[in-house]
Amino acid sequence: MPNEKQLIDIAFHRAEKEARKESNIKYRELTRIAVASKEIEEKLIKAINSIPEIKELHPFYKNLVFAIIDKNKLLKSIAHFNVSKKIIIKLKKKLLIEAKKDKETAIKKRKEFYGRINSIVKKLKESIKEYNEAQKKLVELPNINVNEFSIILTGYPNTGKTTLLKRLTKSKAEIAAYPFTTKKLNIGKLKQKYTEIQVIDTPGLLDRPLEKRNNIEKKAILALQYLKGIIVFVVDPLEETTKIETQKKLLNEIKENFKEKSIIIVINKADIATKEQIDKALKEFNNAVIDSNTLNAENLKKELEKFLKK
Ligand SMILES: Nc1nc2c(ncn2[C@@H]2O[C@H](COP(=O)(O)OP(=O)(O)O)[C@@H](O)[C@H]2O)c(=O)[nH]1
Ligand SMILES: [Mg+2]
Repeated sequence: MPNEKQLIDIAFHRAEKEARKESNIKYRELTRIAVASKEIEEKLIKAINSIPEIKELHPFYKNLVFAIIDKNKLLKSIAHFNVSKKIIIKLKKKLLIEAKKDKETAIKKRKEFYGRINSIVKKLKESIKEYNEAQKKLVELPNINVNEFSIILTGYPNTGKTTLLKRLTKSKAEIAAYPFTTKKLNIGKLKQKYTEIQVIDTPGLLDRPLEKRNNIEKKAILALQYLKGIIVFVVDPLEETTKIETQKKLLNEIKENFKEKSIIIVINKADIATKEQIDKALKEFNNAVIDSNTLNAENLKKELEKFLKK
């Protein structure tokens, strides 16, 4: 949406262009009032109408949108647009009637109208800014097919999530990083026979305890609940950066937050882990699948297939 100065410029410019086509002075002024008003009304209506569209989004996107934009501020801006639009229309109707009297009155009323809309639109400055910032964030939303199955990768940093994403989506790797608040979602596509599964890597979101996350991140995490799919929790048995017990705590927390989702646990880096390390990890995470660079996600894929057949 144009800012307040541009909005006035556009409206007056357009009004002038249309008015020039009119030779009668009175009608010229009437045209100025009608056209300038229409230009502003249309821009405001467009912004007002964009909000129901947000409300109709899939719950995943809706929750994501309201995680990254301030809902109350946006709604306040929209309410401001609405009130301004109503005032402008009312004023336009009143002045158009009055301006019909004669040439002199028409000039006077048109000047009055321009002055009034100028001050009304100027006051929209903050609301327009708020609205445009929200729009910018909407454009940056990740491109996830909510109707398809998603594999959401979780686990502490350095456990091998990004590597696993590449391993899983090897053939048709189309990894795109999406800007998302300060975080990114890495999304890879895994082509199946009839469908396309998306693998979502969530650095900074599902790789550390909840208490370490801010409100935006918490809401973003909860949005992931609305995706159709499964959670894969990746474990580093080497305990290079995080102890097994700590990794287990994170898993428990993820279970708490995603009660509706099935979780597959992957003990990764089996190619370089010792037997003791694997055993320790297996003891803590029973039912886990073992995987590594050399195994190429074979075991995980088998588990996924079992799940998809259900
Ligand atoms: N040997 C071995 N190294 C791995 C494996 N998976 C990941 N790594 C390494 O572990 C490190 C962290 O991996 P990365 O995928 O970035 O972890 P993320 O932080 O969970 O995304 C990198 O140096 C990877 O090369 C594996 O299966 N075997
Ligand atoms: Mg990573």
